[in-house]
Amino acid sequence: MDKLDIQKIRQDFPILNQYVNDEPLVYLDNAATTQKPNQVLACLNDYYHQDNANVHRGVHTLAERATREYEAAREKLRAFIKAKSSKEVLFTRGTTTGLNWVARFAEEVLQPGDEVLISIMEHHSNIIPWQEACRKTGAKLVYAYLKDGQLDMLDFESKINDKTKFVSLAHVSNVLGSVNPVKEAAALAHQHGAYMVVDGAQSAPHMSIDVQNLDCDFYALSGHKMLGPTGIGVLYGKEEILNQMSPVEFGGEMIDFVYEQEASWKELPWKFEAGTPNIAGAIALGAAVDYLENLGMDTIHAYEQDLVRYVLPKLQAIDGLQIYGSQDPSKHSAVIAFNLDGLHPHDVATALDYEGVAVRAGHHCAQPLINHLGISSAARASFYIYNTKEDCDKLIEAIIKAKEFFNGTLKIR
Ligand code: 7TS
Repeated sequence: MDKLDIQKIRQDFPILNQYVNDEPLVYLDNAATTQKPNQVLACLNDYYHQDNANVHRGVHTLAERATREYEAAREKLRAFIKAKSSKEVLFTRGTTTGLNWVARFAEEVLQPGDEVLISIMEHHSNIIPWQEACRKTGAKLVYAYLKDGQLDMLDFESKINDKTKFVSLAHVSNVLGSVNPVKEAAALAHQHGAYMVVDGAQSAPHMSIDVQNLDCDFYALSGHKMLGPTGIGVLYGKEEILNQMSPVEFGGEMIDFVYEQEASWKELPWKFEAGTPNIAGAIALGAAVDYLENLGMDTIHAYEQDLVRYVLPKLQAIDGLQIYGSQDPSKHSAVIAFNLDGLHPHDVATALDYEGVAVRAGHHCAQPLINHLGISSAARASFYIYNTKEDCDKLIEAIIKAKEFFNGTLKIR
């Protein structure tokens, strides 16, 4: 598909077709989680209606069917991120779990005095696991800062050195909407013998991903931010590294032989998947990938950039509205955090909800960034494939109304 047929897409998302506070819902909280199309919901339903069984253990027909579908989903995810082998695709609960697993591996690698380099724009999921790994090993957590609302690559380069053992960056910031040059960062990391970790929570849903081209060592994503169910995600890792890593969880499913005092592990990827996995979630995430690929990731990306080019200047034109991240639409993803002079973002978000517009307000799980920006919180509108220019207009209209209301120039209806 060259261009998205948004009205047709919207028909796949019945949840969008509702009124909130007597206004048609405008859902702009996609960075938190996306809505699910009928195809994904039907997949969950069909699985539980027809195929439900545990995987990798039964020989009966349902168990074989469930196993086949679960492994077929892994293959879809492999193709989606262009990994070399499906052994490199580990099912997790989401990005947070993936990053925790990598940080657990880091605990085995890091020595006192080593460094882990991240950026100030990271989500807590890409900060706290590293804080813990550093605390336990005596390594140091080092931050790269910003320039013009984006990662300052000079600062980043100046902070990477032979003590750096891990570099971990968000591919796309969930607050600034900036796209980090993770391929360039991976090359620098490797020059210094460090592992490159990419937090793909906000990139996998919105652009085509090629982990081999990025040459990252790890890449984590969350299914629920890309039309899939909650509780399922993927951690990609290069096969040779995953082979060196110890499993993080132990129990059924991940073992080969178990003796009274010791056990041996299954081969990749199952070595990492202890216990009954989220079978339905994985299969439904496969259906989400089918849905996205049918639209085309490049087409999705182009469409979202079109929305940004449309809405960003309109937001910039609102007197007293401050936008975080780059002010240049070509450098801004469809995640736009903002504040209105003198108003608390929670009040702004509540006023927008009154108009049917759903945005998030708060620290967006990025408190170090929020502190660095010198604010206590922000409102955030984040867009996806089913959002329209009319949604953008409604957002602008609702912000102006909120401003007038709180400034006392507009009376309650
Ligand atoms: N990394 C980034 C960049 C994120 O935006 C998020 C979630 C995560 C990691 C964690 O993902 P999870 O699926 O494991 O929770 N971000 C948001 C958000 O911006 N609003 O709610 C969740």
